[in-house]
This record gives sequence, structure tokens and C-alpha cells, in this order.
Amino acid sequence: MSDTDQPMTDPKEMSRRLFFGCTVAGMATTSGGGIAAERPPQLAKVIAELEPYFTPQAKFQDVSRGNPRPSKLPAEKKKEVGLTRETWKLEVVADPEQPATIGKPLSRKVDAALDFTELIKLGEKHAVRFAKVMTCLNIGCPLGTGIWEGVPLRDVIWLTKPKENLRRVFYHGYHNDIASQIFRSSLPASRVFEDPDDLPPVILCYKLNGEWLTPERGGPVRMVVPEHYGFKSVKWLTHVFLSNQPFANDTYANGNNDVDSPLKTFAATLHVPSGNKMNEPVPITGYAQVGVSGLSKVQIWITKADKKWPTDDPYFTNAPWVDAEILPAPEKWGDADPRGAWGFNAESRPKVWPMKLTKVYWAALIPGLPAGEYTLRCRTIDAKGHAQPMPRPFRKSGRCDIEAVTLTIR
Ligand SMILES: Nc1nc2c(c(=O)[nH]1)N[C@H]1C(S)=C(S)[C@@H](COP(=O)(O)O)O[C@H]1N2
Ligand SMILES: [Mo]
Repeated sequence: MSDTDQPMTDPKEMSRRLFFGCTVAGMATTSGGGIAAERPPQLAKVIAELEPYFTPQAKFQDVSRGNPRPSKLPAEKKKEVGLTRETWKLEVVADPEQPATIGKPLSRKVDAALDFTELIKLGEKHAVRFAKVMTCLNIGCPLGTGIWEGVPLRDVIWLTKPKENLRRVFYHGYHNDIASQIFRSSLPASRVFEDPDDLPPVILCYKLNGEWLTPERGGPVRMVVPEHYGFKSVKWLTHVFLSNQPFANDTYANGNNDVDSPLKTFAATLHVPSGNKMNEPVPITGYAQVGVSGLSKVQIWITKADKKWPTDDPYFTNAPWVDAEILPAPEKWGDADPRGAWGFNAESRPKVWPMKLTKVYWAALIPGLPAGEYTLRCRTIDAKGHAQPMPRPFRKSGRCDIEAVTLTIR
């Protein structure tokens, strides 16, 4: 038996679950358009209040370092150091320490660094757009969701005519020319050349939501690595090194982070009302990040706050979880039009939903409860049927706890 369909012993829990079963899970089976009318009004209301799906560029949160942060440099200085579209240049050269053998370094020394016009020219043929939630391995809450657009990194690497001894690609951005401020990341060469599991390619990104990438988001050009946490998506990109070193030396490795850990699947709440009255249903909304393991269910579980749980079940695998409704792909996307992007058709509809690397919204109507303090928890079941964040709850592999919030009923 999987941990998602444990029997329940408490009859009160049982009737509660049945209630959920017909209001929440039952509705999910009818989802796919036009179902808003069928939802209870209090649930429809909080769903209507959810933020637009895609985040406007200016509303992304910023956790990047730098003193000063390169996005804050005065316009003249940005121009001088190559942080404008007119002056940007990218060097793609052999790693001086463990050089790959390449035929044609794109180096400043021989006036061959790639400029923005050349990048856009490559984009005319090769540009890729995909939806992705940008999120920091050290923080639970995503920084924003957008449509990222750029040229596959491999198309630029091919210009250097690599021949042999290429095992890893290192890269960093502008760092005020102070070595201690370098923010560096890396990828296996094979991840750059191939896209496993239907993932989009690693890109040199210059647009977000159809607009030029702003200085705050890492413009003129940043790396965007689809399946990874934000630290692989280096901003204000200036240098790519082709290396024969076989392992990572990312800046984030120095912070005890697991630098090979891809995006996790987990759920969290958004709207949990206060001022709830007893015996009145409570409408809840939330989001789930859809990591590389996909998403099949969002589940919630409510218990009395003082209820003890067996210590040998720290991830509540035996709790009577019930399914929330995963909301269908929105009709209106907010700040971006995903038409024709990776995984979307020409009518801006996703080919599969939930879509990996993005988020979904979810909702549930909790039936009326007696007065008291409750703990509301949510978790996800990935596309393979595994409850997440199990089996990897390690914080340094990406925050993805089973969220617990307090719900007070008076
Ligand atoms: N050059 C540079 N790039 C960087 C960083 C940085 O400090 N410097 N921070 C990284 C980290 S840790 C994260 S989580 C993302 C955040 O992306 P955002 O600022 O666009 O939200 O940027 C990454 N790229
Ligand atoms: Mo981060």
C-alpha cells in the first residue's frame, strides 16, 4: 500500500474525508474549463483573488549579491563595464587551469568576444522560450515565475570549435572586478549539449516575459538553467570557461549547498483566512512548485493543534491526507503570453498540466469545524506517486518542507 491511501480508523476523520472527497477531489475530476460556476462561492472568491500566474519582471524578488549590486551601478559605469546591450560582451574561452582544447576562443584578446547583436542574430534562428519558476535553494518561497527567452548555450559553445577534454562548463558574471565578489556556477558539458527528460536547453537569456531582461534580473544577459535552483542561473554574465575539470566549484558549494540538486516538488498555502467561525467552511488557496519529479496531487490535512503524532512518522506518511483541487491552467496568464513557448501550443494552452519547472495554484474548502486551534498541513504527491518532500527533506538540497500553518476557529 502506498502512503497515500492509508486506512482511517477515526470515524470523525472518516466523515471529514468523505466530505472532502466529494467537494474537493470530486470537483477536480470536472476541471478543465468552465468549472468556476460549480465551485462554492466562498472558494470561487479566493481563487479569483490569486495573483496573475506570471510575475511582472519588476516584481521578482532579488537575492543576488554584489557590493554594489551590479544592477545598481550608475548608467555610465554600466556602459563602461559592458552591462548595457550596446557594450555587453561574452568571452567563451578554455579554462586556464584545466583547458579544454578548442579551435576558436571567443576572447577579447583577439577581438572575438560575442556581442549582443551577434547573440540576437543567433536568436533569430535558435531562440527558445520556456516557463520556469526562479527559486533560491536557500529560501522556500519562489522569487517569481516567467517566460525566459534566449539562445541555447551550446550554440555559442559550438562557435569555439571544441575538440577534446571538455568535461565541465564554468561561468561567472560581472563582479565589480573584485575576486571575492565572483559568483560562479558550472554544469557538466553533457547537460549543455543534451536536454534530458524533455527539458528545455540551458540558455543565454536576454528576455523575460517578452521584454529585455532588466538590470535587476541580470541583464543584458544571464544564464538560465531550466531544472536547477537560481544559483546556477548566473546574472550579468561575462565569462564562460570550457574546462577539463570533472567536478563542480560553484560559489554555492562554499555554503554547504548540494549543487547537483534539481528543483523539488512541494506545496505551500497562500490564502488561509483568519476570523473563521465554527461550522462554517474555510476556503484555502496555495501554490505548488512542480520540480523535476512532476506533480500529480496536492494534499492537505487538518488536525487539532495539540494532537500528538507518532515520532516514528516525522513526515506524516500515515496521516489522513485528502486531495485539494489543482487548478487548471489559467485562461489569462498575466504578464506574459506563453504562446508557442516550450510545452505550449499556438493558443497559449499547455500541452500537459501540471507542467514541470513551473507552479500550479490549488484550492480546497475545509468543511465547518468545531471551535479550536488547528494545524493545517499541505504536501504534494509527485508524478511517480511519491509523497514530497520525501524522500529528500535536506534543507541544503532545496527548501521543500511540509508546510504547517495555524488555523483558528471561534
Ligand atoms: N552574478 C550573480 N548571479 C546570481 C546571483 C549573484 O549573487 N550574482 N545570485 C544567484 C542566486 S543564489 C539566485 S537564487 C538567483 C536569483 O535570481 P533573481 O534575482 O532573478 O530572482 O540569481 C542567481 N544569480
Ligand atoms: Mo539563491
